[in-house]
Amino acid sequence: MTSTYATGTAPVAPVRMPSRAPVSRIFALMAGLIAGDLALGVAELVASFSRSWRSPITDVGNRVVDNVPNSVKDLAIRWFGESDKVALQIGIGAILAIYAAVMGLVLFRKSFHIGLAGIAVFGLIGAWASLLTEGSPKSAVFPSLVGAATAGGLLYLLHRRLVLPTGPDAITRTEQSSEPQPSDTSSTDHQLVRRSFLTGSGLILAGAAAASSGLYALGRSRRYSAASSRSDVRLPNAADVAAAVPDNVQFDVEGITPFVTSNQSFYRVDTAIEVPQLAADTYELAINGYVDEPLTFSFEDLLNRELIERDITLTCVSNQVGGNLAGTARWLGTLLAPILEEAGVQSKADQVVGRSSDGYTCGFPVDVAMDGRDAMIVVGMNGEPLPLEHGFPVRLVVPGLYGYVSATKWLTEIELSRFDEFDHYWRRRTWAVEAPIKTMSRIDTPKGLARVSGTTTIAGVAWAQTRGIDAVEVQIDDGEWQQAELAEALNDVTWRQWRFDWDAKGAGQHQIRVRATDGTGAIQTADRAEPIPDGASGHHQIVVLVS
Ligand SMILES: Nc1nc2c(c(=O)[nH]1)N[C@H]1C(S)=C(S)[C@@H](COP(=O)(O)O)O[C@H]1N2
Ligand SMILES: [Mo]
Repeated sequence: MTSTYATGTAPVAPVRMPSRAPVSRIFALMAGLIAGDLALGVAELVASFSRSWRSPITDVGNRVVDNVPNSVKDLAIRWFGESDKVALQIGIGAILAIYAAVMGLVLFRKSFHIGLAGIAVFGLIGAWASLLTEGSPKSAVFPSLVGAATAGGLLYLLHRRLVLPTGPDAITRTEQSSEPQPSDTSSTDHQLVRRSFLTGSGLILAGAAAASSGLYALGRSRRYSAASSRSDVRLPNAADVAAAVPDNVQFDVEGITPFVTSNQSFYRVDTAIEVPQLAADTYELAINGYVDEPLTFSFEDLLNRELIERDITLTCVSNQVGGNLAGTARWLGTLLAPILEEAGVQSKADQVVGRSSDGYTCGFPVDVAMDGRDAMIVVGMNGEPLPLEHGFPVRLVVPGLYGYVSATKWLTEIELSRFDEFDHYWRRRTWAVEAPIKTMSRIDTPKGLARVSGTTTIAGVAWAQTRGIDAVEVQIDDGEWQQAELAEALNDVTWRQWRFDWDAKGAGQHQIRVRATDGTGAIQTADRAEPIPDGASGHHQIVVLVS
């Protein structure tokens, strides 16, 4: 190799230090992570400027919820129960964190451009997820894009400082030979300057980390909440009030599920990552599709109709045998049938589709809406406006149908349609089109693997909405089925409590099974079925330890 400096004679002009000395791995990972964090904080703040924008995490979560196979969703509900959404958000957050950290590593140690492109992809995924969210305007890409641009800016700044120093701070030295240099004073200087650079950059990073949580919190606090709208609501009394729930529907047995489920302990199942926030004063319900005259109702209009109060048990098709996705509440609302009659249902309509503000849809037969059962447009639950998580301000409740085909929360539209023209949300995911509730019974106490001895009260609930419960039987090990005592039935659309006093004898494991007979005389099947496609079946059984 020939070189101008190869002769080792006179010093030549100073040249810029080729300081592509790599940034440490830890620093690069941290920088990526914090840049990702900053992107989310900025996006959260930007999203708070419009009610139709959301945090990209929410929208990405929505895409995941919409697209994951049933089996995974089922698993998520089973594993995480009501925390499935939290689990999903944590999962997405973790994947994003890893991705951002890796991009930091790529950007500082491999290729600045690839790293930056990775950050851009990060923003585009968020933007894409937002665009695909039901009802979102094109501008919903904004939070993601601004967030990613900020992250890109931060990384650019750090990269300039650390990897390609320029300007007055640039380190120079006089190169005297192409031979490897022994360490000399100039390289010590270099290390010192470099250290100060790292310290400065560390401070920038720390600042960015603090800023991102600040921005995130600020964005959150600016977010519209329907809580104030809900607390302003004064529900009128029903014209048709329900009598107080009598004592005789309820056994005084420790561990049995209370007859009425409080709003706080009522199960929640929905696809919404974030609870939709609808204000009562701007609320509108549209009745449209195959009707003679489309109608709209404000929240006030609904309150001014004849209101009824009904005790109804709501159950989820995803409930496992022995599971707790069932609850009984006193619902306040107005009957659906007269509203449909006012709109004039055309004869070609055979499906009532309930649409939610978040794009979710239910669908059930027009015949069910009109057969005289109390299919209701609901505004109140257990004496309060609907809780935000349970559909504030308005939802549907239809006795005798699982929630997924009937109980649309955050209801904004009732469309008269046809089963051969429209598939509701879960039907598209291979769940059954129609789903009458299967007869089910559950042992609430004792708990599985409990230690018992002597007289032991076995108790629980059984349900078969619209048919009612006529009998419950208990079987110990492989003995005879024995009649349990039933609490009074409140009506045919609520669950019924049962109890059985057992003299627990014979040390060791014993099995307890339960089965119910519905109001038509049909005994609950022992055939095991998974929830998908139309509800679980089989007998609930537990093992207890007698001592
Ligand atoms: N908007 C909306 N409504 C919905 C759902 C949903 O995912 N989104 N889930 C349905 C299902 S599967 C059930 S079981 C019930 C549950 O109602 P809850 O959460 O008030 O118990 O709501 C129904 N209504
Ligand atoms: Mo459900």
